[in-house]
Amino acid sequence: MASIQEVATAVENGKVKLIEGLVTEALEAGINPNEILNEGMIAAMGVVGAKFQANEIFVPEMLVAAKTLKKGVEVLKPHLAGDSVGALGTYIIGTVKGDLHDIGKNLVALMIESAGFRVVDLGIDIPAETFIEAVNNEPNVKIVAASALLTTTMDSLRTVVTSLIAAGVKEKGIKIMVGGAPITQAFADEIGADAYTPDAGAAAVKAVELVS
Ligand code: B1M
Repeated sequence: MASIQEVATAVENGKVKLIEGLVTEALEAGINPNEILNEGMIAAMGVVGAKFQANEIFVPEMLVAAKTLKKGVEVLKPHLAGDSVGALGTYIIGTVKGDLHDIGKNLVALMIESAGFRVVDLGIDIPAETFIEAVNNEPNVKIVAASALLTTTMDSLRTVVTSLIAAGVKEKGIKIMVGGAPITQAFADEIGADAYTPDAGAAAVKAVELVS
């Protein structure tokens, strides 16, 4: 039976072929899926980031760790998602232009879906115009959300938010949410976003609050 530590070690070391079995075993051992996600897989990505910063590993190793985490999340997904999908309206999400990180954004999308929204995931490297098109073309949009994971893409996030405001989303009652590791409440306030949350779980709670 796999432990949370074994799941974490597999993500850290990019054991793509082993992760599915380890997560399944951890679930079968009765470990809470949220613990497997947060204490196993997300914590492991923190270790990966620290090793990258210390020049102990490089981009290919980061990439394979990310692939491993994604595969693990696929196994966890049915155990995390709820069944009231779509009832709260449409939630549009994407990672801003210039930024290719998608794990955090995918986790926000997963939590938001389980909270009861229909999620339209635009993907990564998304310019402001694409966010605006989606707001105009998708039905029943309640919230539009953007992630930025690099300090160098915080300016892209600013462009997305200011462009959405200039396009009149606030007048339509649509809320703008932002997040990502370098983002703070102060930055979110400065660029005019309606809400900032530090993690995916808090994003789901905040989204429900915004439409209630
Ligand atoms: Co990159 N990378 N990366 N990377 N990468 C970081 C972010 C970095 C901190 C690593 C480091 O130096 N310690 C650093 C950024 C430094 C900075 O900006 N100051 C960095 C760098 C420098 C780079 C490159 C420039 C490296 C290079 O090429 N030399 C390059 C940039 C590419 C680009 O985007 N243009 C790059 C590339 C990559 C890979 C492609 C190899 C890969 C990404 C693969 C993928 O995502 N599919 C990668 C990875 C894996 C990382 C680390 C190791 C892990 C990121 C991650 O997935 N974390 C990361 C180090 C780290 O995070 N410690 C790092 C786990 C994820 C769950 O956390 O994404 O923060 P996070 O999401 C959180 C919250 O932020 C929040 O909720 C999530 C948790 O619940 N959140 C929201 C996110 N979005 C939200 C939206 C919300 C609310 C909350 O509301 C809408």
